[in-house]
Amino acid sequence: MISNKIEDIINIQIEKEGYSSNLYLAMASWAENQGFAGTAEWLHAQAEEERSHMLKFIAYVNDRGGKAIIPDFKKPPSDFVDISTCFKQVMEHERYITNSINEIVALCAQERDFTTQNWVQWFVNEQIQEEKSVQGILDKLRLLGPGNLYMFDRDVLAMRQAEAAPAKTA
Ligand code: OFO
Repeated sequence: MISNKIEDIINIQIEKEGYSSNLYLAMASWAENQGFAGTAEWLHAQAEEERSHMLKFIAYVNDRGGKAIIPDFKKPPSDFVDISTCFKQVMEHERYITNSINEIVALCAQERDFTTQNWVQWFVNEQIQEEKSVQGILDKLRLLGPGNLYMFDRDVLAMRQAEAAPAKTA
């Protein structure tokens, strides 16, 4: 059984993961309109991942005797300045989510809820991977420069396909 404080902070995280999913979906839609098919595919996959994170938190609260609340989601932006700014925003958002996961870990320690602390460790590791993946994209953008966006877009598609490949064969 989880405490009210843990239930509340996870319900807040449910909203954040759902918003992350919608934010990346909005970016994917914008990228499609801009002709960045590879980037759009990466962002669509990311939006699905964020939805799966939200579902994990919902299931955990309900499994541990709490009540998951499905909230209203704030409307994400529908326009982004350019591809580079868009990925900088992704990184900024992921760092915000990492901090938020760390706050859950800190509250678990304070509440002596070692079960949830152990469970949420998966998200601690996931955030390392997510920030690393976005950093890889930002590095690629910097190396290719603004004149090579067609190649960048193809590379992002290849990156996504490579990341998805082990999952498909598993
Ligand atoms: Fe849910 O990991 Fe990104 O935001």
